[in-house]
Amino acid sequence: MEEKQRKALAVVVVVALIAAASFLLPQITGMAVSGAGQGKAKGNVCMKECMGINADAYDAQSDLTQYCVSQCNPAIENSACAEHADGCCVPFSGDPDCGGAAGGGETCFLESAVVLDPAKQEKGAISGNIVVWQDLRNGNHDIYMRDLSTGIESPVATGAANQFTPDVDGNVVVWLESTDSVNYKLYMKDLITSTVTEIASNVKTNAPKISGGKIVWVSKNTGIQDIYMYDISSGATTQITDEWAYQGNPYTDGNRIVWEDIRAGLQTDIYMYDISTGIETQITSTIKNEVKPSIDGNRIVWEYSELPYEIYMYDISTGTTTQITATSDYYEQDPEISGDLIVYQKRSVDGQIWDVYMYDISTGTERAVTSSASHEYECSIDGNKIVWMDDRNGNYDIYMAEYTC
Ligand SMILES: [Ca+2]
Ligand SMILES: [Ca+2]
Ligand SMILES: [Ca+2]
Ligand SMILES: [Ca+2]
Repeated sequence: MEEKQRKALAVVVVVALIAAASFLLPQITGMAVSGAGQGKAKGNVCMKECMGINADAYDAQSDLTQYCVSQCNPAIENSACAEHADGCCVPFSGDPDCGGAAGGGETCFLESAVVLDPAKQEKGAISGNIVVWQDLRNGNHDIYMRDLSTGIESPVATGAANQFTPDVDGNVVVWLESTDSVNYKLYMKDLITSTVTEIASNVKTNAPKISGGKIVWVSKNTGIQDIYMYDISSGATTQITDEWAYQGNPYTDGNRIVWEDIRAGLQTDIYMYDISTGIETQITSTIKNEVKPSIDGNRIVWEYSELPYEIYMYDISTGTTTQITATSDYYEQDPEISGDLIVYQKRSVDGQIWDVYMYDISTGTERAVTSSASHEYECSIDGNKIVWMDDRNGNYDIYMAEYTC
């Protein structure tokens, strides 16, 4: 039997069994069977009490309840209040008693939801206590944020135009904006003064990055595309590359800029520009593709973009390149580094489910930040806080974890 037919038959059988069960169960047990969402009404008294809502409200099919329940694994959810150090398990607020449970990651990660909304949220980025993301709740792309110190969520940039691919550094958020999907502009917003400034037009649809008061992006001003930088303190724009070849995915830590560059041939290498000296350095020179670099201090990481996809790291101070992952049966992609921590997305070669992983350079340890049966990817890190895009609720939300080990 063809695989497709086998799957179709399996679906038919399952549906038939569910239909039979819903018809028979009330007669057999006398219990009421109603809407499909009622199946999640399993929270125990402890969770209900700690969440400050009554049992009926808890069991009702509200989004909040559903999301709260999804924050805890069944073992914790059904445990008694007495088993928790503080007598309570409050999953939605990121109670340590419930830490690391929902996404199925390792216990070193205290996990919580950043935004839960029926629309799609993606492209999360974090700096300090500010998390920003791209949000479709108003029918077109907007930028929203949550301040983790106050818990308050607020819009950063909305309106009929599409705003997307945000990044944040301190109190400054950057994003691209377009009304016609042809012309793109780069904007920044100062969250303290609420001032919005147009930085550049004629921008390529490639995520801008900001760090240390420097904004980098890809411009279509000259040649095919080039890397540009804006210095917030001086208001000056500098063209970083001037090559008739593709340059893309720039990233900066405020002192240096790294990007992928095709000038050496029909494949990409990683290049670096030192902002203080103006000196450009070629970091990789292989005949294969290296892409999506990230830098923090003396360390640059990137994705080796050929089967079976690996993460590499270059140390500027020693001039040494280290292969971080070496798995023929997994793809590791899209890394970001902060201090000693590298995060990336990972999936098995034969599977299609992405998870977020973290490699600690100081210990040489790789850990699973998530390991659920749904997609978790597009991760970003600042300090010990990791954010990612998460499909566990079926509509893509932004989640985060604090690395506590
Ligand atoms: Ca919009
Ligand atoms: Ca190469
Ligand atoms: Ca691999
Ligand atoms: Ca969502």
